Amino acid sequence: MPSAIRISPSVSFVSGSATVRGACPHDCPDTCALLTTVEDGVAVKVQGNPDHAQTGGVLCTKVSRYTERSYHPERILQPLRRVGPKGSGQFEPVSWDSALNEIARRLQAIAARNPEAIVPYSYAGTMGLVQSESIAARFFNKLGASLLDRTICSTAGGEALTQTLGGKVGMKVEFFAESRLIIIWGSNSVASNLHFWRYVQQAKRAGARVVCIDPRKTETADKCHEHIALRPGTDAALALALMHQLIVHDWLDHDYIAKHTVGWDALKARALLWPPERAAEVCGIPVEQIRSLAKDYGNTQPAAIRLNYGMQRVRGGGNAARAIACLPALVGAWRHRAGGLLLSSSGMFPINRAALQRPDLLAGRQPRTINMSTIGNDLLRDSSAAFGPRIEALIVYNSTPVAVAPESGQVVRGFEREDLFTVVLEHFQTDTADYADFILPATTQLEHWDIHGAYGHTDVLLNRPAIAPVGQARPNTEIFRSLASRMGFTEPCFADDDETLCRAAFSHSDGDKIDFEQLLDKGFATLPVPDAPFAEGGFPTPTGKCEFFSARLAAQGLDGLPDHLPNHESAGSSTDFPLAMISPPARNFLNSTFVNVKSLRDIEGEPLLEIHADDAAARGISNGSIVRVFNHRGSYRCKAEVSSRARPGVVHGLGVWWRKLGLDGSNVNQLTSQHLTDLGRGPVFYDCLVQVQAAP
Ligand SMILES: Nc1nc2c(c(=O)[nH]1)N[C@H]1C(S)=C(S)[C@@H](COP(=O)(O)OP(=O)(O)OC[C@H]3O[C@@H](n4cnc5c(=O)[nH]c(N)nc54)[C@H](O)[C@@H]3O)O[C@H]1N2
Ligand SMILES: Nc1nc2c(c(=O)[nH]1)N[C@H]1C(S)=C(S)[C@@H](COP(=O)(O)OP(=O)(O)OC[C@H]3O[C@@H](n4cnc5c(=O)[nH]c(N)nc54)[C@H](O)[C@@H]3O)O[C@H]1N2
Ligand code: SF4
Ligand SMILES: [Mo]
Repeated sequence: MPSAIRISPSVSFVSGSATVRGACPHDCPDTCALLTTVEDGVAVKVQGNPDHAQTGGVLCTKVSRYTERSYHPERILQPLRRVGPKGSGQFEPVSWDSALNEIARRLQAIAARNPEAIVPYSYAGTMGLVQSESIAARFFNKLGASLLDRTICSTAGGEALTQTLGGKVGMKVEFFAESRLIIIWGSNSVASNLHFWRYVQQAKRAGARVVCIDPRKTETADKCHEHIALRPGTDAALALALMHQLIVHDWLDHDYIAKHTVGWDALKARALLWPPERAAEVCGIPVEQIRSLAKDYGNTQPAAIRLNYGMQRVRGGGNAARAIACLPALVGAWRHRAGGLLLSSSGMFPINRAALQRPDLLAGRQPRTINMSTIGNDLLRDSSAAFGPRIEALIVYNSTPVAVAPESGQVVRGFEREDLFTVVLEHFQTDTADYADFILPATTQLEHWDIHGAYGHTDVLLNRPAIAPVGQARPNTEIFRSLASRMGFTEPCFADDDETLCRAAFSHSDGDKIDFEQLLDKGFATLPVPDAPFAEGGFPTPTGKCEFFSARLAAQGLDGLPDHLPNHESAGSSTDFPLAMISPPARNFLNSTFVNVKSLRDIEGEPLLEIHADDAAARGISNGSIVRVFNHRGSYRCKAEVSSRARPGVVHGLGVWWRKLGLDGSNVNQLTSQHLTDLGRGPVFYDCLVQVQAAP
């Protein structure tokens, strides 16, 4: 039931062309409001909606090329069935009917033995609440398939916020414009949070000081007053040393601490173990940087921290995020609307997930949970009492694990299994789709309905389809609806259409939490969130306070206080692999999305390894030469860029390139490990030791 364009207040026609309001679907904190110009049924232009304050009429370079992606000549436009060996990328076109019938038959046969042998694999290829986990979740719940622990990005930091502040809550992003001191911590905002950066520029113009804490000298660091280039995975040591200085100099808000925190005496004792000299040694930075940052933080109001997920992709990432999240309460920064911290605002959205996902369809069953970050190992595991059944089928949508999951050597071995039945819903023949038994063509954001929360602001956005589906593409929802009917699932909820699902997302038994008519009319609506949510405490924790000490963590046998936990692979722990490798986002890609869009790939060039001149010279590596980057998990080759963006001892492999577009058909994840974080069971992409040598 592909949706036709409807004529309504949100679609305006100007001399034969229409402008349709939408939302950017990508996994980006900014969730921009889009205006798509359609002429004769063809989307000709995608722009930022100037009426939406958070978007301000501006899109990033990537999404302003969205039509190039939607009409890409390599877009998959019909269902495909594998004809060659797995991974060879050889497919033949088939009809929707024969693809769906065959998939339903295969899934039914597996489910008859044990439905938990079927595993969904999805992430935030689209952040839309409808095209991600609505009909799909209902389908897997009804089937009794394994559950998926969606840990690939943010669970360490998310769990840390929950344990400290009570949820993914924090400052309203627009008030950063009024801050006097902004600490950008583990975030390359210019590249990956562009609309936040606009507020920083306003604050800077008004005289604010801006400090960036990041191992890499990023485009963002270039524009800050100071850059603290710490070693990866040492943020908790830095945060504890800042606390040490706040304590010994008495730059504390005693009243706020007494009224609105728990565990102060214990945290104080912990922080006093971290004099700046000790942290400077661990972090590999001058002690003076720690002292002066503490002085500024303890004496400037309002002071705001923009934390991002870059700092939590290491073993101690959860503890580090917890330590940092304690800082604003110590100085009473939360008293001001322009003070406090923002990592993610997603917990502020009153989403009715149960209505969308219908966990009641499990009917009392409690399937096992597979962690998406260890899919490499799990695909290779045999049945056992502890693990449950061997994975026999994988249904992948909104994600591409062969490129993005850690330790891709293992992931590929898993996907190569001849006895694994793999279905991939996609726009393109990605590295993952190459291993599919069936590829099903999915619609893009221009072609379907959706509704969006955000994690970098507090507005809800509606996305209307601007054009009819391209080729035979169908929305994810429609694909799962048709599979449900072929599997004999007769519950009426499988017939809900996409607009109904959009309405259900914020509708609760006690009323609608967002004005849907306003969404239809304007395309966005702002949540009623207080300007300074914790000025008088009231944290959504069990105690209602900022929990320096977490009784919930202690009850799990974990440390109730934040601490510095060294990396799984910490600097200096291996002579064979002496360099720490991080692999942060590339500016013109969105994880692995857009790598196949030529105009964007041309800007990024090719896979690069940034390396400091000393590390390059010690290895006889010159700028622009090809290097081999390797460790005991694997090896890949790319071009070296001898760069002042790298500190000694740390190398950067930017972006999640498509494996097949790299030199040897692999990417950085050939080297990353399947170790997990301290909290949240997340991956440790930036906790990875390697060696680099000039390639023959
Ligand atoms: N252009 C673009 N935008 C994106 C993405 C993209 O791929 N491209 N990805 C999106 C996604 S999925 C997410 S989750 C969000 C947020 O994604 P994040 O991963 O937070 O992205 P960045 O803001 O680029 O910040 C990562 C920064 O953390 C730094 N870093 C690495 N290790 C450490 C460390 O141990 N400590 C500290 N302090 N810093 C460290 C990196 O050098 C990098 O500059 O961004 C989204 N936005
Ligand atoms: N080394 C290293 N690895 C990383 C990271 C890193 O920093 N370094 N970052 C990690 C992070 S933060 C994240 S979030 C993950 C992201 O990993 P993924 O969730 O896999 O994200 P993408 O690579 O953007 O791939 C999303 C896919 O979804 C598809 N898609 C988009 N919309 C739709 C739709 O409506 N329907 C269907 N069926 N498909 C759709 C796109 O075509 C795309 O191929 O990667 C992680 N991997
Ligand atoms: S990727 Fe981010 S910055 Fe770019 S249009 Fe989407 S929400 Fe806006
Ligand atoms: Mo992410």
